[in-house]
Amino acid sequence: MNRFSIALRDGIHATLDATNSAVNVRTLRIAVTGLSRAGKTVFLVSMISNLMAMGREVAGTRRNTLPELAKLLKGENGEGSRLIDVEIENSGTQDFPLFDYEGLRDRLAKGANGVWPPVTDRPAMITLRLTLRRPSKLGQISGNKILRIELLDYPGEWLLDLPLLEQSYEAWSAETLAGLRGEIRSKFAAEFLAFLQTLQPSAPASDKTAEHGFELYKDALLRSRQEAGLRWLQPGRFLMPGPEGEIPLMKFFPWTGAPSPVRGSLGAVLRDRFDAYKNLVRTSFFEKHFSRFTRQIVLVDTLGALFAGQTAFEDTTRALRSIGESYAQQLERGWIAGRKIDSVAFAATKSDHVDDLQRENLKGLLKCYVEADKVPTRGRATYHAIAAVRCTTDVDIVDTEGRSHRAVMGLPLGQTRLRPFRAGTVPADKVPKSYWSNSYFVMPQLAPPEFPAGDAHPIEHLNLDGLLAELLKDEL
Ligand SMILES: Nc1nc2c(ncn2[C@@H]2O[C@H](COP(=O)(O)OP(=O)(O)OP(=O)(O)O)[C@@H](O)[C@H]2O)c(=O)[nH]1
Ligand SMILES: [Mg+2]
Repeated sequence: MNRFSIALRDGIHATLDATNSAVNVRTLRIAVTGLSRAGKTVFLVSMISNLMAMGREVAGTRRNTLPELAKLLKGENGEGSRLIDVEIENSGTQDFPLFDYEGLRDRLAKGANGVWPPVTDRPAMITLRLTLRRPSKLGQISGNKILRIELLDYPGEWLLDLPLLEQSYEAWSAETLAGLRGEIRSKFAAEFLAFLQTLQPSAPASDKTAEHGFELYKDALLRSRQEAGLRWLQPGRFLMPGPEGEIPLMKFFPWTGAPSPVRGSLGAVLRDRFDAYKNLVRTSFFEKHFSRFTRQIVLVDTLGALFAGQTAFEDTTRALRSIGESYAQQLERGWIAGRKIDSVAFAATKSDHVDDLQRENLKGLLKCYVEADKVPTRGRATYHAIAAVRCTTDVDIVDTEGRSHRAVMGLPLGQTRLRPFRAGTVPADKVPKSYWSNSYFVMPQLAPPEFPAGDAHPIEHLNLDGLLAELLKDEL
């Protein structure tokens, strides 16, 4: 071969390599959404751990940590796996904190002393890289496929700022104050509402007054969450300010007492701060991240809401509905126009708190509320009941009269002895009125199960594989 033909061959190979990598690398951006405490961070740790474990060969075989997904990855003739490797992508020039997968996993892994992830106080990202052998003969020509999965973790509270983006200060104040004067919230907001009565419509701008009102309003939000389990709590950063802390533009509160405020008045400052807040959350969070997603996992602590009583349950479904509505609106005409969410997986989390007979009901309950509330979805919606980290086993317990009951056995956090729990029947459909007159089950926080630290280890879960199979099946 002469020099010219060698150069030509190398050139052709280089072109083919570039074409292959363009053709073979596919990026999926998955939004794992959910209100605070829904289970997003735990879900991400378990998803990454189980995928990594599935991608490793131990003694010549692959661990079947995610059976439903493994079925989709079977080689031709049902033999072997097309999954060659799963790794965390080098963070390169990522201008954003890296999700601390290894740290969170190793802290969770300490068995009875395992520590759940702390409340998320800032967004962080991680990208998984799955190397797959293509299923068809095409694979032999075009090579392996790389599936990049970009994942974002963030404070759940921040999601509640999405419906706020479309509102004016006046409209938001009127709606929020009507809620605060209602039966449930008024007992938490009494001091704040009394403070509003002391304000004059022409009150001059004052940092001190704005700060005082902000503190009182924030306190009402915090108490509504702690004492009544309410979830419709805006603005989201009042409960979780993020790395910058409580910056001055956050120091506002709802007020309808100065409908046409003049420049330099308190009313004008509150309105300007509200607008600046919206701008901040839009540009630094929603535009930056949410505009990029094409698939969505919506995690809902359905059991937590159910066991917190009727008010908390209804407040949670309201929050879900509003977030869904504004997400759809933004998709249609806002800053994420042009993006297409092609599939959404709704999942009721922490399903290991109830026994196997109730889990199907739990899925039905979630589906019923998402559909009945007409939470708008884009693309294909699927429903699941999952436990990203399974902390219980299903058992039969016999009562004093010799009757057998299905229950779960788990270790309450901080205790040393396993205990059985029975949450009763989970409604499979719309919750009947009679359900709310029962005494509520107190959902314990359970200790995570024991598993070794390190990334080649599976974490026991319930139905994480079913959810991932539905979400990823067309990409595998
Ligand atoms: N038993 C059980 N508990 C779970 C599971 N997933 C989450 N939890 C519990 O729920 C808590 C909250 O989970 P996180 O993943 O931190 O929730 P989050 O959605 O990230 O919450 P924020 O960071 O506040 O937005 C954990 O500390 C656990 O106690 C699960 O699969 N099983
Ligand atoms: Mg979190």
